[in-house]
Amino acid sequence: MTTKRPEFEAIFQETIVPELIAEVHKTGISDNAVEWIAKNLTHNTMGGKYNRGMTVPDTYRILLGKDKLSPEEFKQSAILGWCTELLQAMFLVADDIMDSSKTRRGSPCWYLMPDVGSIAINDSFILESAIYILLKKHFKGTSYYVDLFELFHEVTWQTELGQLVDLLTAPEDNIDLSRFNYQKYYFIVRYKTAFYSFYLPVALAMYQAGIATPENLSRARDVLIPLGEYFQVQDDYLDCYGDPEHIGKIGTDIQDNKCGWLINKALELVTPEQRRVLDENYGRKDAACEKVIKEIYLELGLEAHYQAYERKSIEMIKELILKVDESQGLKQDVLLGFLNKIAGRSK
Ligand code: GPP
Ligand code: MG
Ligand code: MG
Ligand code: MG
Repeated sequence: MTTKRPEFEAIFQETIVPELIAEVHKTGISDNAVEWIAKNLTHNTMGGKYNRGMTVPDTYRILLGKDKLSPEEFKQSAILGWCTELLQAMFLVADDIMDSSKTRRGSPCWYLMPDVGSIAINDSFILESAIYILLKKHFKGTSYYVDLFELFHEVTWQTELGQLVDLLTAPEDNIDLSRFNYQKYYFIVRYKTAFYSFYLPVALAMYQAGIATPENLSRARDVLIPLGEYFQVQDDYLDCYGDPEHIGKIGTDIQDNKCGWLINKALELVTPEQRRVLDENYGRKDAACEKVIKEIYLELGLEAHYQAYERKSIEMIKELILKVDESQGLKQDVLLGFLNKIAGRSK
């Protein structure tokens, strides 16, 4: 049985928030600061798809070979799941500032909420620190406490490197599409998305289940990184073609001059005349220029190219999964389950 949203959210409401707030209270901080932190936690951590978070208990259950986790087992792995959602919340609050985004999960981005502004930067730091408070509280006695720490630090570092290259490749005032290529693109997506979104939740459950040998971790990573690349290609596609009402955010990649999948595919297909139009309109903070880019994407039939890419990726990832050695405790179903959560997604 896979994790259901209400049981996962209950751990946040009944355990995570009260524990963190109790920790905050210990400092004697003012009541308005306590309220602020409670709002920061709930507004920015709840309301997403929880693909990353719920994958921790889902993976843990499969690795233990059970139909259902005991309440205590579920709680422990759901706490690790919420730590991945806190990391995601920390990244999104900061990413929305850097990308000048307007909406997230159907609400204004946190930095655009009344009275928030640049306090959002500190709020994102607080979301990150909350992870380590929870790890200490619930895992300090375990044999894998340090491994959890190191894992969170490693994937945070990788994500920051990916975000750096994402930003350096998209300067506001120096648009040069000849700098984009797939090699750069796949570095960006592997680092800014795949490690923390795909490797992290599975690796956490592997530590918890006691099967996180270097060999098993590397077997898992060899599938999860391509899966994460496919996920970010979907994100880039939805940035342009997703319905903002449905995906909860308004795309910014064209105006932000991002080295995304669609522009890389377009550059591969354009005539010299279409290329001139891309050069003149990509990366401009102007809705009319953005519309011109979308017209070129339409002429090039990018949607059909994306659908072909998607079919090929799913096939390729399934093949990788079928080759995974299960004799040392890792299970193909863990990876298949994660693939099924995202294959063909529209949000
Ligand atoms: C997704 O990029 C990547 C992140 C959210 C990682 C951010 C990393 C930091 C160190 C802040 P995106 O900008 O395409 O995501 P979205 O489309 O959700 O804005
Ligand atoms: Mg971004
Ligand atoms: Mg963004
Ligand atoms: Mg995006």
